[in-house]
Amino acid sequence: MSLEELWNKLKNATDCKSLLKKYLTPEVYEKLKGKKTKCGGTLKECIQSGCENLSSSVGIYACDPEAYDVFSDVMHPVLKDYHKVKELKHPASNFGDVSKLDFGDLDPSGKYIVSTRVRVGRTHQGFGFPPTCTKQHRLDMEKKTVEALKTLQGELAGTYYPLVGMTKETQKQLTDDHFLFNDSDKCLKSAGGYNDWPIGRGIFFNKDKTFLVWVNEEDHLRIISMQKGGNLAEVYKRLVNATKTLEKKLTFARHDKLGFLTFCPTNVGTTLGASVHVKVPKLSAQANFKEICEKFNLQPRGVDGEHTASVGGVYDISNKRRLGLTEIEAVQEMRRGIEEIIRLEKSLE
Ligand code: ADP
Ligand code: CIR
Repeated sequence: MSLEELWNKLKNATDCKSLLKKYLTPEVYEKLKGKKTKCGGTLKECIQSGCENLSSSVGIYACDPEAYDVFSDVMHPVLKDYHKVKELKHPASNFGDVSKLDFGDLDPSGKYIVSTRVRVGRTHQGFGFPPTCTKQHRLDMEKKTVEALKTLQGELAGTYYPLVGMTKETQKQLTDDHFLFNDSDKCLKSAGGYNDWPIGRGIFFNKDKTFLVWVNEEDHLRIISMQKGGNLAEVYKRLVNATKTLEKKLTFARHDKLGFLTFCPTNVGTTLGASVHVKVPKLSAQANFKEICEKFNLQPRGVDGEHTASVGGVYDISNKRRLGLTEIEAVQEMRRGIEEIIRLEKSLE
């Protein structure tokens, strides 16, 4: 579809509640339709997913890092609305003093939290996002990332497994165990996230699969720390150690006002997503479960990630806001919310 056809589809949609629909007004569309980034990205690449998938909640991706400025008339109101901020300014990166965390295991009983995961996304400076990336860019980024990963020591030392050459059985097992990504998200597909699949993609992990890095999935890098149970402090410390170490070896794209830049506007800022897989059969059966999560700035997802279903009352619950607060504040927001969620579940037993 051409940009004009995509726009007409969005404009004429009567049952579309996305942030794209809300903020891409006819005036904004007219202003932005002829603009181009230095990588050659246009409004079409940014809005394709939201126009093809009218049920999207956000509906817009950045074709490359510069899109946050070139298409600011639509990007900025989307960022403000999603992250619930009045002004677009992001504090300096601050992971807090990890030797003095005031939390540890969020569920010492082991009854509720199945596993805990914290991740950040990172973008190599000077490269575009998936719609403006070539095969060669993906291969160049893969090489850069893997060279840095190979130097990691101690608990973070591990091995890189490219998707090219990985058997279907291994891919399925790693995906079922919540370690690996796949190419099944239709929003990401429409956005160009799977162009040239599986070239340049892969996963790095340590011996215990508690530290993992996704290469060229939605973002150039997703740095992940995870383990069974509810010990958020251990998971967070590992994530901070890994991220700070990689930041010394690689240069990542950061914006003065917006913080770290990512393909999807929902991750811009800290890019930090902290989640638990938590058993809340009673609370999740309540009609207002989503609203309760929303009240604590949390987002429930199914057990296999975004756009998937819950199994047996187990939900993936994570912090929703990533912009306008520091990394440690984002983790604390999730910690406080999860403690409340568990308290509410107990009160229903
Ligand atoms: P992201 O949080 O990075 O945006 P998704 O929500 O798509 O990504 O989830 C990616 C994968 O991580 C999925 O397999 C999902 O089940 C897994 N995952 C997310 N949170 C947890 C958790 N707390 N424990 C175990 N696996 C998790
Ligand atoms: C959408 O617009 O629904 C998808 N592109 C996913 C948006 C990102 N996820 C989210 O809301 N946390």
